[in-house]
Amino acid sequence: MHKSGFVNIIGRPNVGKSTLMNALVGERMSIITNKPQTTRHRIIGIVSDDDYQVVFSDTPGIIRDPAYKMHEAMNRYVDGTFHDADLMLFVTDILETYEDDDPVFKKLSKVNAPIYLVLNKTDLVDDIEVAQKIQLWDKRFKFAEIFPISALKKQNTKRLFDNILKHIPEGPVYYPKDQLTDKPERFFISEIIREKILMHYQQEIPYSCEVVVDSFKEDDKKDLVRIHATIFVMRKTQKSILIGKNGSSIKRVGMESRKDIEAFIEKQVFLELYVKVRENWRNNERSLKGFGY
Ligand SMILES: Nc1nc2c(ncn2[C@@H]2O[C@H](COP(=O)(O)OP(=O)(O)OP(=O)(O)O)[C@@H](O)[C@H]2O)c(=O)[nH]1
Ligand SMILES: [Mg+2]
Repeated sequence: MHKSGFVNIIGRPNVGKSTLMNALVGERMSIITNKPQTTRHRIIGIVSDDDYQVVFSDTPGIIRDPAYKMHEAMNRYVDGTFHDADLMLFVTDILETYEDDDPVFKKLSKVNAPIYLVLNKTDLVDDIEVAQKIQLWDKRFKFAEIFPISALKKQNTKRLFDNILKHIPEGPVYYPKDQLTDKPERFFISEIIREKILMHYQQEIPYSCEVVVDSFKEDDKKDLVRIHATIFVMRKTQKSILIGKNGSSIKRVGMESRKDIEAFIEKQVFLELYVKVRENWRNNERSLKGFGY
């Protein structure tokens, strides 16, 4: 018998969804930073063996008050996961508070698949607090299971994975067994660059940036890959902040990105970054479409 299923990971920004997906898949698929709204797309991570295939989906954090069309697009990715799940992982972190009438519970109650509560970041509190939180959540919604975990420390994630395997249905092979994801290499390269931007700039800057890989050329003779990428910002002032004095800030982004891209594609990389202004792209339907939203 072959088992397979779509396991969709949702929750608010910054609770550790991407950390969890990477831990479950055992690969660095999704970028992780300490800033909310790091993930902007639905990213799948596939785990296969001879007799099973689990297709995990990492999603953007649910945004309660969308301020831009980009936020609406991000929420739409989440909404999509309510309909195609064989299993849902609703992730919250141990410090997060919810109102009992949060709109997400209404949506969850309509889901036709088992929903697990994943109570993440248990490493931050003691066992008593974990037990209290479990009680509180148990009263709030009828979850099929509650899993206290630490995605960061990989505590209890193996138990969660084994439980998922037990509960996914009999099903077909959805993707070739050696496939890890559905997005092209270029997407992951742009994500690596975006991760460095999120890490090194403050306030609005990271949220005003979108990264597009313009070209990816293999130089067979030199065993080298030449990559050109453009970072789009919304205003001219942001462009100069991004570049920094004498280009020092963008250089750092470039250097750190290159290292990670080299590890990712296992080749030597020559990376060139451009910065361009695309006025107000976050609210522009056409720009968003062009950026893949
Ligand atoms: N202490 C602790 N921190 C964690 C744990 N899991 C994730 N984090 C941290 O929480 C922050 C957010 O993690 P992400 O995995 O990016 O969270 P996310 O839910 O994907 O966030 P968005 O993509 O913005 O929605 C990062 O700084 C992680 O290192 C955990 O189990 N314990
Ligand atoms: Mg994320």
